[in-house]
Amino acid sequence: MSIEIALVGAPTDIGAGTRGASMGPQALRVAGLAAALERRGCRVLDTGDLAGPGNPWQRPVQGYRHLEQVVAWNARVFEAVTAQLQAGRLPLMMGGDHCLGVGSVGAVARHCRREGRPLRVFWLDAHTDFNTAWLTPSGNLHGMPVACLCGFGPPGLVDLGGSEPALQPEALRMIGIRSVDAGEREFVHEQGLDVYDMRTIDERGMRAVMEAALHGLPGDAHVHVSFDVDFLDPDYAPGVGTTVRGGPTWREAQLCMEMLADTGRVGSVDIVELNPALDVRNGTAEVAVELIESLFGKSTLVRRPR
Ligand code: HAR
Ligand code: MN
Ligand code: MN
Ligand code: MN
Repeated sequence: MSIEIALVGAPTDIGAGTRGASMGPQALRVAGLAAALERRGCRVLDTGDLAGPGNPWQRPVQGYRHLEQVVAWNARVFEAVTAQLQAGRLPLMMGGDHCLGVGSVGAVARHCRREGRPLRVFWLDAHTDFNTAWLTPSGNLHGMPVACLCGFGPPGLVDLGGSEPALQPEALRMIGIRSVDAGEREFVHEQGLDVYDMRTIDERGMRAVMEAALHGLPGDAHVHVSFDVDFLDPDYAPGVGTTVRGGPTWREAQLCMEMLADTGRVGSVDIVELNPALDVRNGTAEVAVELIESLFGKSTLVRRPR
């Protein structure tokens, strides 16, 4: 039986420093996300968009902007992703900014713990998103989801799925990194995150990087792919709030997705940070859809031996 993918829209920019990621889910629909997945042989259920508080556009309070609203949105994402996993569907969360990764990955982590399955999270991003209230230069919670998932963050986010942290740093693989704040960088080292930055990709190539990142993947692992669209070089993906030049090309990103697809273990996905207000003719949404097609097994002519 084919897999069934549940699209879960989370239209908010509550954790971002630029408005517009709230339009991400619609832009992905318009770019043909569901049809692309159906071409891959998947069944697709679009569950529509979640609802949550509006963006009050306030300054940080004790290191966080919009904490209360970020907690509310993540609680809804957590609930929706949990429901889809329990129904046996593969949740694809359409953000929204990356603060929503707390709810999405949090739900996946708890599901895996219940089923006794090891989890690997591939965080495809220009940023490590490992800030805390005392390290952040902005207070924007989209710069903090990984720290929250590892247990460093405010109540309401760190305990969304229970009292234990959702993730141990060993479960994470970060690809495409090229923007890390000074204090954040020390914390990344202290916690021992497995980071494949752009210099590593330049020097070793995407293939070797992905082989290293996938090395030792347990046969029964659940792979979660958290795809921050700013992972891509802005030449290919201008429609994000925090472009950082020097990212993976279209082709390098395709290879990354293809190698993830080859594992056969992808069990949940986020597409976040797409900002249609900054895009050109929805081109970034279209690139994101093309990459998701590869993540679900689109390949060119040849079948490669595993
Ligand atoms: N590191 C910066 C901050 O914390 C910018 C974070 C931007 N984050 C995202 N998601 N766009 O990766 O403010
Ligand atoms: Mn399951
Ligand atoms: Mn991010
Ligand atoms: Mn980012």
